[in-house]
Amino acid sequence: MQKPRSTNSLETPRFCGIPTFMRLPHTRDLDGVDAAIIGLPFDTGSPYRVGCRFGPREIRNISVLLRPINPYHDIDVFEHLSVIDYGDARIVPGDTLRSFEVMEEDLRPVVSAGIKPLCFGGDNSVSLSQIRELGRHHGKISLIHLDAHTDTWDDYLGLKHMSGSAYRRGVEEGWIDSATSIQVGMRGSLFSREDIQQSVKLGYKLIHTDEMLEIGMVETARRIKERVGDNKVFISIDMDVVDPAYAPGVQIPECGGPTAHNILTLLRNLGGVNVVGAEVMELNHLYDSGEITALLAATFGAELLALMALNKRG
Ligand SMILES: [Mn+2]
Repeated sequence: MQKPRSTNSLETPRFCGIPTFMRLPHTRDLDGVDAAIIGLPFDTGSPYRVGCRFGPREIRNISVLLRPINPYHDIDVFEHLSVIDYGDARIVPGDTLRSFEVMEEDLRPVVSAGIKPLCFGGDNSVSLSQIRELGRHHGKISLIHLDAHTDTWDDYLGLKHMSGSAYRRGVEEGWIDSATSIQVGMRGSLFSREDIQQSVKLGYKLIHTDEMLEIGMVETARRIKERVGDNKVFISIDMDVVDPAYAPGVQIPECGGPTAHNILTLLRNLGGVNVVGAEVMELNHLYDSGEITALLAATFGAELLALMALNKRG
């Protein structure tokens, strides 16, 4: 089968046509597909700035700027990886549990066919749906979680499924192998001194923003790879891991973070990690400026596809 290609922007202007991620074909035909772009436009798990429901749409819109060749790995991504834009999973605004059910139904045919989902959020509450589906298909997975926050709180306003709880639930439900998982980028003020310790108690290893900036991105990537080894890995990026100067359009910004270049360098040094799924979450376009956060989210998505293409090339 001919691999799907992006519409060539040297032949058709970028502003023409319906914007899919990186101008890839929009289809639900999964025959021969290696990776599928899926939007998760759910944001009623957000305790603060609501609006991440527009994330997938805005990421697709600006992603027409991206090109198929990743020069950092010297790879034509779509030569090795057959990628489609699957569209959005169904959600039910305001009903988190019902949303989980229908999202998981929509993710299941993709994941159970061995296809790698690359999901765009949406707030981090719905990460649990992906973790569940990946876990059901692959068994326990390792997590690389880039975020200013641990998202391991037990409850929020008495609710068990909010944007700050998915990575606790994922361990409790048995999908995440915390002993081979790592959370990177934590910073900022805390509700209690337990906020960080709660992740350690769940079994996670943490690299805080200050430590990451001190040791540098190459060494941070090395420690991440050492932690996850050859295991099947789910990479989760919350856009708030980046400093608000580079990523203002998020739900819960935290000052004093890494630059856009820092996190791109980190991702580009994760070649060889066995990625079975990935997500870019928490883009809140309503607070963005000049689409800089959306462009960065789309670029993170392209880098994640490059990592999957490297896996395929071997
Ligand atoms: Mn966060």
